Amino acid sequence: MIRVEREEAVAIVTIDRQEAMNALDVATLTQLRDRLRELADDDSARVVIVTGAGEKAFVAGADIKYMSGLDVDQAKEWGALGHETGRLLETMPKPTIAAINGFALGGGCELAVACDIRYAASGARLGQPEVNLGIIPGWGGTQRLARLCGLGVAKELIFTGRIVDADEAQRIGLVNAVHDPVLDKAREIGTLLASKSPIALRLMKELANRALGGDHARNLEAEGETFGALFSSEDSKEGLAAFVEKREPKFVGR
Ligand code: DAK
Repeated sequence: MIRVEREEAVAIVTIDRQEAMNALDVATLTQLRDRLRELADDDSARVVIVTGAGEKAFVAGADIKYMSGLDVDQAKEWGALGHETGRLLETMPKPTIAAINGFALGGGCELAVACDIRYAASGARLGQPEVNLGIIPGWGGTQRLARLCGLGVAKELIFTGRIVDADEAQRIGLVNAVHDPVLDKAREIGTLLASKSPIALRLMKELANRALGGDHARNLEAEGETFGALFSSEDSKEGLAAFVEKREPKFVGR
């Protein structure tokens, strides 16, 4: 089951299927996709944190028992559901943060990697062990991991299935920081981001998502156009005025 709790403008999404290390079966992943769709469209949620229930696992992957019965068409559908969920985290117009509280393996690691920012508890373990099941990462692991850690590191991890601890994950760029309790760190940064201009955050996310692909010159042009257009927003006027007037800005999202 998926729980969504609100702490003011921060939404905390908890994946709770502890009897299976929060592994994602169809019901759980469908619910997660649906809740993320709602949060993507809900302006009152300015930041989304994703975490796992309990202390053992963030998500120990796609449900292996379920996958063992899939035929080709069903496997494609299953892959598409995971891709859609990852794309929501990657492209929704607000920051997404993974609070990795234990095992983040296979589809669990892919889910975390689809978020904008990742924090890990010191006991977290991350990896893409699909190769040991005779399959490949199917929810973005062959693509997004390389964007975070570089192609050489990503290939080593997906080819060997090696699991890394939290410190190594930080060293290779797979997580931004290691902190106990991890949810406190995610909350702290979530609250900080919720105080910033949601328009600036949305536009930065959109532009940053283009940074590793497409045409560099065109992307810079888009940055320039966006920068200029943003000067019509109340938030830009407020932010600039607040500095000049030596006070804290109050952003309204317009
Ligand atoms: N699926 C189903 N059940 C799982 C599970 C998983 N991924 N991970 C753990 N569980 C279940 C265990 O089966 C056990 O259930 P019972 O046997 O008690 O009923 C329960 O959770 C507790 O697990 P353990 O007894 O194993 O606990 P340990 O502390 O000893 O070990 C562990 C924890 C996380 C190291 C271990 O459970 C483990 O190795 N789990 C599997 C991790 C894994 O290999 N994950 C990657 C899964 S593959 C695609 C779409 C998606 C994907 C690929 C392609 N397309 C369709 C294109 C993604 C694939 C994956 O994620």
